[in-house]
Amino acid sequence: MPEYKLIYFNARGRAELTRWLFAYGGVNYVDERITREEWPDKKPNIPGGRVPVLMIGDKPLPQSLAIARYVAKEVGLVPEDNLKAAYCDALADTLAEMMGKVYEVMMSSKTEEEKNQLFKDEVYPKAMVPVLTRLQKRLSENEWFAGDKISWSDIMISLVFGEIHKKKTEFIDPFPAVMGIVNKVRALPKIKDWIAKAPETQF
Ligand SMILES: N[C@@H](CCC(=O)N[C@@H](CS)C(=O)NCC(=O)O)C(=O)O
Repeated sequence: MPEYKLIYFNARGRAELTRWLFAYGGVNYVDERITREEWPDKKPNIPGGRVPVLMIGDKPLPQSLAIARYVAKEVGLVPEDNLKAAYCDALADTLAEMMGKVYEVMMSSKTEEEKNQLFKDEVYPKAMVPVLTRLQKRLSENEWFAGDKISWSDIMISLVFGEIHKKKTEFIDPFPAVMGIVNKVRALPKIKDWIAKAPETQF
């Protein structure tokens, strides 16, 4: 395999999915975490000026989902069947859109109380419940998201909904099949190891 360097901030954010995929595949990589202070000097040298970027040897690959999909392919987590692979892509876009709405509220200047109210009244019922309801149905009928084999979708489901579950248990508990995937992926030895040793960060 080529030499990999994943460049991001000291945060889970848009890079953690790729870190989980590397962990799943037991792939060695440099996990470069730029500090806020270093960023203004580093930014002009980052293609596109945004992170994450994955350096593959000396070639940069931008965009978090393209990076994750590439690493998923490398570690055997993209289904060979084109339609199944497309459903995995659709899930990645859906969860990224959903998280966009979560981050919009999280990063706003509203008070904690106002944010909680917005999550409860707007984000949860409008952006999360429709996704969770469809996933609950699909995951009660299949062992994994794409059928009988684990794929990068399962890793993403576990990462995203596991994080939400830690903060808002009551949001995810009504969807036991989703929680089933959250727990099944987090119990995989290599993922479990990564979670245990990953740096503690706020996001
Ligand atoms: N669509 C891009 C968005 C990348 C992005 O917005 N990155 C943020 C961090 S999460 C960033 O680089 N912010 C610093 C800046 O724009 O100067 C992706 O998914 O990778």
